Amino acid sequence: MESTLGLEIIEVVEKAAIASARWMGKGEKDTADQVAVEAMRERMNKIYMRGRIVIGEGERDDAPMLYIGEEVGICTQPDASKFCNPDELLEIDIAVDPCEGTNLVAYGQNGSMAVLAISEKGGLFAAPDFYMKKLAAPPQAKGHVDINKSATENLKILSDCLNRSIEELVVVVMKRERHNELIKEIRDAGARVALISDGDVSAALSCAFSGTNIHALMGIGAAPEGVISAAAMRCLGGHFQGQLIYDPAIVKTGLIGESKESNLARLAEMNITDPDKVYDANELASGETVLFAACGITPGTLMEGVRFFHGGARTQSLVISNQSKTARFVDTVHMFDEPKYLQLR
Ligand code: VTB
Repeated sequence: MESTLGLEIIEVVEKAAIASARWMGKGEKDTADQVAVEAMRERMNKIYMRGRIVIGEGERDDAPMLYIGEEVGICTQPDASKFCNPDELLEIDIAVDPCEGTNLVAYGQNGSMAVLAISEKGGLFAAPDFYMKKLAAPPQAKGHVDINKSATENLKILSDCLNRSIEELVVVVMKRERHNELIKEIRDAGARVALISDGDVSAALSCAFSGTNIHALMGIGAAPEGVISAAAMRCLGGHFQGQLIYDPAIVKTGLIGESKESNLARLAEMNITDPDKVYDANELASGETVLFAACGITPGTLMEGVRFFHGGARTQSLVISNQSKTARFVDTVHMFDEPKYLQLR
């Protein structure tokens, strides 16, 4: 799967990032998202595979494209039998977030990216469009920190595992009312908080790379983004745990169904029998093969954003695989014009 798809998925996230980046700073988050969705879908439909979106833009009724359950890839086209041999068909599940951090793009802020995770059929947790309490930390702390422990306890554990004082730890938290107590607790414990307005996939991912000066992600973000983060963290050996949050009173801001009861009923319908279960990265991305790809739209901790120049653009992407055990940074120059007009940058 990796050899067939590795290069293609880089192009999928690159196309989405370039499309979205054209809307950077224009204050139109829905358009920045929509063009990324279209570009991602168009490129995915050229891949020799039978793909199924398990995490996408939403339910079919709300999302015209890349909705949950949509089939993508050459082998899902009506005339597929002409090109695809059913015996060697690649059946894969795909989690996408074509524009992770639409507000960041719209307002020209750092940290947005086009992102996806893939695995064989059944290899990714089909998370409901709920929230998720998350804990991400570097590989050295994997299995030592625990989402059931307090932030104070986890900071002590992190400090031991990373061999640095609590004062030297930086925890990323999304700036939301629901996190006011958490932020206070982290600061009272002596650590520092890097507040972000959006984009917790990038924050989770950054925990797995030393040198980013990000040592943990704590707090509640969206569940689908949690699964995508988990896919990357599983490949990178980082710590990731997630617990679904179905009670609107805990989330405070943001849309999360009408009531706790109706959300619990929805989880039961999805055969999630223990709504309070804590999932680790291996459960959220359980497939034998897991691939993750991201391309910066605006500049981020790990990747540059899209830079346009006369006749082209330059992108930076990251492709991570649990099979080849690689995290590849890919720097690409895209040539839109005829080469004679090009000035490569
Ligand atoms: C979360 C976070 C994402 O949007 O989904 C956030 O996980 C929305 O949170 O990374 P609220 O509903 O509390 O505003 C992102 O920041 C961007 O998609």
